[in-house]
Amino acid sequence: MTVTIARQGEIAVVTVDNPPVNALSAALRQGLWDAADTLDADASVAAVVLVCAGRTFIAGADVTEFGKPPVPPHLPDLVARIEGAQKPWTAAIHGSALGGGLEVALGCRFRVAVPDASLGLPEVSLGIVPGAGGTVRTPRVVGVPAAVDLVTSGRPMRAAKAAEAGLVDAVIQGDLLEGAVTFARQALTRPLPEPASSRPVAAPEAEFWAEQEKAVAKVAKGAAAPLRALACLRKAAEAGFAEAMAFERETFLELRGSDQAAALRHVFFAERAAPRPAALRDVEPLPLRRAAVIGGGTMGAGIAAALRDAGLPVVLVERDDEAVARGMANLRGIFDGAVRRGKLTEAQAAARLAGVAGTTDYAALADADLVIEAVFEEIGVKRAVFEQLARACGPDAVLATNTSYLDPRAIAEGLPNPGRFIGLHFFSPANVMKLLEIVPVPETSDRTLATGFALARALKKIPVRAGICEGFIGNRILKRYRAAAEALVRKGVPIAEIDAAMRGHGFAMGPFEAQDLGGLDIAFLQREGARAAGQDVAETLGDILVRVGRKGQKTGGGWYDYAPGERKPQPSASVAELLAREIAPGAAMSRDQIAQALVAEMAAEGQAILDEGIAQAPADIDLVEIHGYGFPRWRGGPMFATGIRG
Ligand code: T1G
Ligand code: NAD
Repeated sequence: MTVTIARQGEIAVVTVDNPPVNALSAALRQGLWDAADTLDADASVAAVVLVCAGRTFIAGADVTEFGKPPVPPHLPDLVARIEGAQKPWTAAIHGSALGGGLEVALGCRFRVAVPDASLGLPEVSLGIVPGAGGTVRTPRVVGVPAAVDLVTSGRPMRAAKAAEAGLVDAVIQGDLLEGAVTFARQALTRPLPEPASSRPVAAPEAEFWAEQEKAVAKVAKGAAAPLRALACLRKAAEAGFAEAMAFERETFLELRGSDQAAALRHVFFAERAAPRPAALRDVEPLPLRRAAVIGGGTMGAGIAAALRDAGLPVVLVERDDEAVARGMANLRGIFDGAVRRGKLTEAQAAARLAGVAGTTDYAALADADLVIEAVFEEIGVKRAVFEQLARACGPDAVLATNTSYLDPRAIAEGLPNPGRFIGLHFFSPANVMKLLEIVPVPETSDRTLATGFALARALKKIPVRAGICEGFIGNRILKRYRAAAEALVRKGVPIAEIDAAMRGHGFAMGPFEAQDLGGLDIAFLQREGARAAGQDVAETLGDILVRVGRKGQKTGGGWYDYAPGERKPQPSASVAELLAREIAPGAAMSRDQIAQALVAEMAAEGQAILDEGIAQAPADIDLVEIHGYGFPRWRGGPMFATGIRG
């Protein structure tokens, strides 16, 4: 049974049980409708509490039904039915009340929630707007500014903040159902508030909307839904309830069939499938209780911070005492930054740092379950580290390398018990970036592989399995992308025009400004290494710049010039002069053509990666690009965007 009714005196308790997340399937909508009818007809019922079984309140519409013809009762009608019920309903919220789930709760006369519940309207992240009154009732309950934030960002709110905003009427400490029944009973002794649809809404001035439009567009970077959601909110503030509902519905139906919504649904399901590969379903990962990181530089400190954020105690090994101090300072810098941004309290930051033991002594690794190596990108240094790890660690501890370009097989060579070895490729900053490439060597055991995926879940990262090749999935595509962008420069397309085209396409940055930020020297040194090893690596335009010291922002210039202390790229006359001989005059390409051409190159490399078995599915490549390289999520990734699916 999806919906059941129980009684606590004059209070009826409606329980929804539709695992895994109580999504609003047709059966659930019908069940709630029938419950409303039954309870309206029952004179002995004075009020109703709506509560959910399992891990969460109603998490929203059933996303798997989106492609199918809608089946009645439709959600907006159900919400109106609950709102129009003769007895007041109280939504009792735990877990997440998202999308249609929050809309059902807004149809209830009251909402109560446990402290760690979260409430939100994430529809814009699926390329749509709320479709059951979310944009119309929310501003009537919390006011327009708070509604703008909820609806256009898609970010959920915690119960305490929701209570401040007026979205939640009471935060329940202790047992939710008991608290909700008590609340509903007490509410009967006071005059009932108006239902959300009948409440007035204060309409802001035109200026407010103009400002919001600017702010929302800036963050959306080409995604359509946030601006359309803002238009719905404006309608809700300026027109009557019925007209605003009709406008929301029309917008919802139009967006639901859009390319952007299809792309975002693709990403939604890809992200949920990624952490649980079918091949590992029956494999038990190693329990992770204690972790260690070797190297406390950019990556090592970031990885250690990510492990601490997940609650694991960490040992950080560096080569000497000074380096230990630097590594610990790097970590302190990360946690201090989190305090400045309001993500951690001082006390939390101190506790995170206190959970890291910096040392030069490998003996401290004896009881680590997982060790991640992030030392210099030099095969000799890495092999020496793994020799020490083999001696210091337990025989089952998972030993991982964060190498970007070295062959993990060469790093693992000679390692006793190599089934425990694996590549775990993090992205910088490692405590922020969501992507984790998981790179098994032929000897890697299923258990070690499963532990890599379990680690990703613990760190709330998106894991993607990659095979061994230079650059794995992400950096290999990046190389092709950069080469293709350079090829356009050689044809005479201006550098700034290429960057503007990619930004216009929805990327956070273009390929050249991104190199200036990260530094041109890393890729240069790698090419030089390959040349020294006798490989035939053609001279790139980037090489020409690095050879005269233009390594990017850190040297005051790379592909662009930078005024001292500024980050704004200025087209550079010196670069034009340096590259003059390499550049053919004036190919004319529109920004659209530039972006299409470069995305097609990424997809072509992605196809090669699939053909070679380096990636398992096109969706994995899409996840790599979206979560590691700033590919616009609403385009679904390079494979989806170019029609390579499945
Ligand atoms: N529909 C169908 N299946 C869903 C689902 C949904 N809305 N949400 C999750 N699942 C599946 C998911 O694929 C996975 O399946 C399992 O549930 C557990 O999910 C009209 C139009 C609630 C915070 O966007 O944010 O309402 O892999 O691993 O970490 O205005 O799920 O087990 O087979 O993510 O505990 C708006 C999306 C819809 C909510 C729980 N709602 N879900 O997190 O579990 S649009 C959302 C979540 C809408 C109305 C509009 C999370 C969660 P499987 P999980 P979790
Ligand atoms: P880094 O130079 O910032 O840090 C390397 C650290 O390793 C230094 O603190 C150094 O003291 C320490 N170290 C060197 N030899 C050691 C030893 N024998 N024992 C213990 N510590 C030792 O470098 P990084 O950018 O953090 O890169 C580390 C690894 O991560 C490299 O393999 C790199 O390819 C990879 N990686 C880097 C990035 C990135 O964006 N920087 C991204 C992904 C992966």
